[in-house]
Parts: sequence; C-alpha cells; structure tokens
Amino acid sequence: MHQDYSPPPELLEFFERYACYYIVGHKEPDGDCVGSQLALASFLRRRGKDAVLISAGPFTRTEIASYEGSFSPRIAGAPAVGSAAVVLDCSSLKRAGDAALGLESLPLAFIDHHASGEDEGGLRFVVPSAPAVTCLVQALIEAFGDKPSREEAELLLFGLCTDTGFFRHLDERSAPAFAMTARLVEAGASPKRAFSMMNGGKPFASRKLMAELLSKAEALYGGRLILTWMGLEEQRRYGLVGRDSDMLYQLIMTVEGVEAAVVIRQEKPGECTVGFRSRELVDVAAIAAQFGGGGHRLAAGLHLYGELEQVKASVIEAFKPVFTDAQSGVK
Ligand SMILES: [Mn+2]
Repeated sequence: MHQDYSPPPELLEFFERYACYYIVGHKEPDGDCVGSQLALASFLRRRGKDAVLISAGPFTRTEIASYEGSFSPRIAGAPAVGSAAVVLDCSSLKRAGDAALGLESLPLAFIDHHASGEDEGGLRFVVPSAPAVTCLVQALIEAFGDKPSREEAELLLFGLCTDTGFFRHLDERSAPAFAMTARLVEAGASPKRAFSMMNGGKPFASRKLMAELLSKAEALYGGRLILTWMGLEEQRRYGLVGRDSDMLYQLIMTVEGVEAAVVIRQEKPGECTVGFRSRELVDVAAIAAQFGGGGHRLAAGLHLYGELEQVKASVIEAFKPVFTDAQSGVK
C-alpha cells in the first residue's frame, strides 16, 4: 500500500462521525474541484452516508458543464442534524461564495492543495505539494483501506489531468502522482477518455476568440511577459461558452524567452479577473497576492474591481521589480 499523501487520523474520524456531509467547492469550479467533490460524495454514499453537493458555479467551462445537475447552489433550509461540511480545493469558506451560506456553524474540514489561504479553523488536510485535490481524495479513500470505484477513478483522473495540464506541469518529483494514476487506471479510468473530456466539445466561436486574443497579445519587458485581454465587446461577439484559458496559456508559454503570461478578462463593467502563469522563475502567486488574489507559484489568479485599462496598467507595473532586478540583468 503506497500512501503518499496520508490524511491525518482526525480526518478519518471526521468521515466516520457524521451521518450527512455537505461537500462544497470554490466558486468558478474547475475539473479538479468538481471531480473531487463528485468522487468524495460517491465514496461517502458507498459507506452509507448522505452526501450533498454544493457549488456556487457557474459551470461555464465546457468540460464540467454536464455535471451541473448534481450540484445545488446552496443548502435548502437549515443543515441536517448530525451533519458536517467538507470544503474542497480551497482553504476558506469565502472562496466558496454563496455555496457556504448556512454551513458556517457546522463542523468543518478543508481538503486543499493551495499554499495560500488563511487558517479559518476546522480540520485541515492541506498539502501544497499535491498536484491536485483529487490526489488527496484518492489518498483518503485508500486510507480507509478501500479503492476508488470505476466511476470515482474516472472523476479523480479527470481532476488530476485538469490541474496538471494532462501531466505537463509535473516534474521529476512526481513519481507519487504517477503511482496513484496507475491505480486509477487499474480501477478502470481511461486517460484517453479524460483527454477528450478535457479538450473536446468546444464551440467553434471559442477557437475564433482564441485567435483574436493571440493576435492582440503584447510582449513586454523584452518578451519575458506576454499579456492579453478580453473586453466586454469580445464577450458579446464570441459568448462565454468554451472559454479555454489553459489552451491559451499553453500557446503563449511556447514563445521563446517568455517567463510569464497574463490574461485579463473584463467580467462586467468595473470588474475584471486576471490569470497568471509562470514558466519557472517568477512567483506569480506573490504577484497575485499583492492584489488580494492567490494560487500557486506557477499559476495564480485574482478578481479585481476596476476598468480593464487600469487593471492592465497596474498588473504590468507589478511585474516591474521582477523583470528589472539582478536576476534578469535586462531592463
Ligand atoms: Mn485544484
């Protein structure tokens, strides 16, 4: 038995103790969040527990859209007697948005792999070295001496592939993740199916949008930062379905000499989201944190109030110290 991300014994007790679990993820869920939530719910139900899936959504990403029906936007009425809440893929109830309403007073457990996130109390199984939360859910299932069912294995593999860019982001320290993946495949998960779930089914317009975002991208700081943006006008023209930032970052990060990529999206007047990717040297979580955002060293994001032009200017400014210090040598 290889247990590489061992959950604390209190967490196993936590999953024995209650009759009903509310399983919550972060706003704007992704494959890791949704896959972990669904796999954990299925596992708990197999153990005779009630599990209620809650997510604030939206389920705009094409690869998770079909799961929306399994989730409620928030709990209906008061929480059930003898219930507890589990928060996945984030370490604070705040990140869950309205999905957390009414759950604050319940016994809480957080299962997460993000380094940022303040300690809000409750049980915490937070492992920043885990490439996806699905690894921690799989470790939990295995710690109970069980194996994921075929359906759970598919969901866990889907989440792992989402957060690792189909294993592209994993380095030489990732043998544990590959060993865990082998067990998922043994349980019936198909990498081929996971790949088409992640990358298929995109609307034609979303590819046109990608072309537009690439064609107006700007290379800054001698090409070490590449930035592009999407305004309300593009949203109107191409719609929101199939927005596919992973593919966009992937294309940008293939450019010679690039160290970091930024994509700014105006969500509505006066509100933007900003996504960051780094190749290796730049800690983009630290840059996002300056604006109240968070994430990982090589992938981070934030939500910001402000018009696109202002946001763009301040984000570019935030990279200045990074690209003008001794480490880079070039102005
Ligand atoms: Mn994740």
